[in-house]
Amino acid sequence: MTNTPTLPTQVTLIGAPTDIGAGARGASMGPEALRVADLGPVIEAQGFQVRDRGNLYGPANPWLPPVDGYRHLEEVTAWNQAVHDAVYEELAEGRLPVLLGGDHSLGIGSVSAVARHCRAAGKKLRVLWLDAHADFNTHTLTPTGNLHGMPVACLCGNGPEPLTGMSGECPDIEPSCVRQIGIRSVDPGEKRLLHDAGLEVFDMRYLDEMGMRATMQAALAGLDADTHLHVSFDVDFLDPEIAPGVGTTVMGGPTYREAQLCMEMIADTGLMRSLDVVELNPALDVRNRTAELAVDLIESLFGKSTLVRRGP
Ligand SMILES: [Mn+2]
Repeated sequence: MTNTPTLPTQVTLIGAPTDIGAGARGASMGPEALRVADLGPVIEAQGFQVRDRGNLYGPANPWLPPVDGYRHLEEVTAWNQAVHDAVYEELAEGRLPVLLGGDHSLGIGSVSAVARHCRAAGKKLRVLWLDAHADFNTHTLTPTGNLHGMPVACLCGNGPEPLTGMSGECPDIEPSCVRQIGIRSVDPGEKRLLHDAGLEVFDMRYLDEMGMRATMQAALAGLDADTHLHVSFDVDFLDPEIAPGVGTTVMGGPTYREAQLCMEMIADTGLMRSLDVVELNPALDVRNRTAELAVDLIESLFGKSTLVRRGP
């Protein structure tokens, strides 16, 4: 049996109840829906100590049109600063932060905190971005100005000043540390930018042709015990047939079994050190089933398996 690294035993839930960067209202109710679906106890049952630090506080959503290509830049910045500080604090204490979004613009605060932590700790970083969208828009390309379509671009240094370099260095991360999985909706200009930045994208075409197993093997290749693996799980990654409770559904996402395999293969690495769960929108959900599905998948991320697994 190989010596698989193990996760920290302490997990912290951080709620960020806002839809400040989204194009539909309701992701602000995400943290509570995940708690109602028993997220804390489910992770605890996998052998972790879970602390729920409650919800962060930030500005209300004024629901205004874009200014210079951005909607709510000031409010998005305030929320991300709160997320950044909370995630960094938990990492510094050796705990595994789970950010409960909230929309995906919060990935800026979360991943920048992870990047800052990795720099301080001398660790390598790998970011898995599970999403239907590439989130690589800029203010000139965006059709909407919604900042939840821009976090990866911001983290790679392409964005408004307050949202780039939150980690203390700009760019916060190199595009080469990102692996995007499940992508199936990219705006025309965004496509070019994504290509030029050299991001590694495993889109649905790749998944169709290669299958989830080969996809995850490729996305997880090159990790070692010194790598901090961050998982940014946008619930719209999943096929809307099984996950209707998101603001921006795109047909043709991973099935339940594919998603389970994805999560289990991440768990097998033993390297996940931080997690975002974002874009869950209870206002669009059906009897909380998308929240329950997300919790089911997170259970696998924290190591639930059907059988006692032998090493790889
Ligand atoms: Mn996203």
